[in-house]
Amino acid sequence: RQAWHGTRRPGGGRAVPDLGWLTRQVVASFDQTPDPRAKQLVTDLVRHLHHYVTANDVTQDEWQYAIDFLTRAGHITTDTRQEFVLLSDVLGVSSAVDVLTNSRTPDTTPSAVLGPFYVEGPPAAEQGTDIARGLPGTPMWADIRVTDPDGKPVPDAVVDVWQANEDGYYDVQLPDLDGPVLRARFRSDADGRVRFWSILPNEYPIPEDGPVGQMLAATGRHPWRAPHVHFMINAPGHQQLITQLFVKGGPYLDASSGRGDTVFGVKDSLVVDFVPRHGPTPDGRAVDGEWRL
Ligand code: MBD
Ligand code: FE
Repeated sequence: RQAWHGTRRPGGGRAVPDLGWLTRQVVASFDQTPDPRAKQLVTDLVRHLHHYVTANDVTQDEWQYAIDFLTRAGHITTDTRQEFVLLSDVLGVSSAVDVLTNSRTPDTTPSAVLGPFYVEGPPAAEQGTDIARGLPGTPMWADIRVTDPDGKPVPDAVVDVWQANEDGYYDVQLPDLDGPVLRARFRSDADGRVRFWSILPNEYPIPEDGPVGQMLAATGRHPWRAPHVHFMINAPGHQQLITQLFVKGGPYLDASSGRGDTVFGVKDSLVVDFVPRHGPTPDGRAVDGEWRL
């Protein structure tokens, strides 16, 4: 016989059955899992999901809605993405996993979430290249140094960079572009340095045309991300670094304000100065008006 206890459905006030017996059956069904880590992860997922549906007395309709939502999230929307990464991002799960990752190597530049817009194998670019390829925006000169945790330069590191255009779109969101833009792969020089031209990133709303956007709208959340540039750095014998740099003084940096980055991706030490400059540029490029470092 099923045991019944007095848990109340929020707002409903119904006593729900204790499903411990069912949870135990499902957990036991994974007893033969050879990989202990896989066993831990799958059985604990079952426990949490069972707890979730029980504690909330979830109805058939609600669960069907959840399944439909996830099915839609897994389908390709207007560009070539499915939205599972984005869902994980807006729920703060990507950031949580990132913070865990980071806590294992506390003495390095912090990592940050990958996001949905990294494209494998970006076009190789020479140092000094303008990765914006003339797109409108405030010119930005980036001068980055790749070092090991002791501060020693790392030459020949593969440095992938990607960012959104002035209007907040990544190239993969713009079907009419010819080829990749604001996306490049550099090699650090003998001093570990990588230098290139781009444009200053702006704040932008994450894609709102799919199920994640509908969730944000339905819950009264804003879709904005703080201005940022993405980096993925790989060098033989070193751990990979995936990170972002944020523009100091920019919008949506402060999570405590309730108007923080919608994917909870900002870390204080990744917020850096992008200083307005005028006059001669480091490589003699003719820049009309202000440019930023
Ligand atoms: C982005 O550009 C991004 O970087 C993240 C983490 C999520 C959505 C859009
Ligand atoms: Fe991004």
